[in-house]
Amino acid sequence: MKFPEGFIWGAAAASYQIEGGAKVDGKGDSVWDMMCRQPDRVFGAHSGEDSIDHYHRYVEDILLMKKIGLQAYRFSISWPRVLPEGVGSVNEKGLGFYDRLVDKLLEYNIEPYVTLFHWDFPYDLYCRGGWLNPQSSEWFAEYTEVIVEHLSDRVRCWMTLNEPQIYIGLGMLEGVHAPGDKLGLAEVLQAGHNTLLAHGRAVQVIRAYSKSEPVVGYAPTGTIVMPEDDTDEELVEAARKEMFSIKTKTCWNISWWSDPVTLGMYPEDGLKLYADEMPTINTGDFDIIKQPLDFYGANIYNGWTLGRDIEGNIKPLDRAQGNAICANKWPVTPKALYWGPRYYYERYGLPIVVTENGLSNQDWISLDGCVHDPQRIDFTHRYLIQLSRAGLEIPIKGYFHWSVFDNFEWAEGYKERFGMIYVDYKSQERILKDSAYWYSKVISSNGKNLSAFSEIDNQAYEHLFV
Ligand code: GCO
Repeated sequence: MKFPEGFIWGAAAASYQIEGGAKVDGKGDSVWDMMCRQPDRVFGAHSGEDSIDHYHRYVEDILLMKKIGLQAYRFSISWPRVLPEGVGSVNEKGLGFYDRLVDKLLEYNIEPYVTLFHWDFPYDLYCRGGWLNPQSSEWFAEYTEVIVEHLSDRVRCWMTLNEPQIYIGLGMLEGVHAPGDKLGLAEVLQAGHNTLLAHGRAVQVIRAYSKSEPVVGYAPTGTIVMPEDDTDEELVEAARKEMFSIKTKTCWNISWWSDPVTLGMYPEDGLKLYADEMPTINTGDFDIIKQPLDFYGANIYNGWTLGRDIEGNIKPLDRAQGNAICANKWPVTPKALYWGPRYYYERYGLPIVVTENGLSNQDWISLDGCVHDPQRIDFTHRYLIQLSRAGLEIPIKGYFHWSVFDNFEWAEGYKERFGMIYVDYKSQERILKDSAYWYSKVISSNGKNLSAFSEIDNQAYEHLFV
């Protein structure tokens, strides 16, 4: 299988999901610290307070990354670890952690890909209105400046926000994620507008203050829509339209969150649907929100398929009974990694980096002391076949597997295991799963070792993966 020269093979994680050390060295609380202290919010009353203690074990962890051969590591910075009140005084000890982390990564030749915000919003700023506060984008710019001033002599690659759909939608509308609010859609879209402004201001700050030539992206999520038949042009067009459409009064869509950032406007159908809930948009807002970007970071896990019924009408395809699903019940749909990047590129015109892709699996330690995860290997293999196919048509710069380690899966606590490295949360022992050894060979051969498998003809089973 072919991947371009210089393709980046990485894996990803996020601060609150792995760091632990929630109360050490002057860190301030985040909304997730707050959420985890409340009853009945997180599965099993689990919490990220200690998590996998990456804060103290990062050296060991980087050695494991090196063992796998990761070329890049996508991690996020905990805003309240660095600025305990969100703005104002800087916590040098917190900043020092990221200094050491970056230095160690570079020592082992692993490129840091830094996400500025992966959901651990400072609690103090939440008490001042959070993303609803009109000043919130300036708070984020202040925080970004601290980070960029400090790390950009060594960090080149940045992502501003991770999945605004989730922390705004699930966090403020549906109340499932922190801060756990259930606000009206108008307020939520206002918070959304402010977070888009935060993205824009952060890009401006990165470009203004970076000490090295920066590479800047954005990392939203989205459900991919795939045509059943690749050669049916009408279906290909219908799936594209469907993927970017806005049909429900929720935050679950792609274009509301990505059009402003890349095209400088909200999409027409959203403007119509949300007419009664529109945020206040000030003159010049879109000039702030739309900034030049170097890549579109796509978090892609799955999608659904558009097909045709007997009469030839276009309609969503039913999933086969007993289709392939992950432990968390997400469907396994490898073609999402072909159509997703392709449709994103066609609409937004930016090179694609797959910033997340992976699966939740029921891994445990076998009697032989190893962690066998054939599903993760097969899942990733299938998805990479499709990514390589996309790479023949559009610029794909890299792939980050979610995740390096098993970790705290937000409201699902530790019941989901997404890592290529198993973690025993009691002893904090780490064990490389079979998939980690497998991924290591994928990386060292730049995907070439996958070709033999991709020639296997298993068309007969394709219906189980839509
Ligand atoms: C997300 C986040 C990650 C998750 C991962 C698995 O997509 O929800 O970016 O933090 O852990 O996606 O759900």
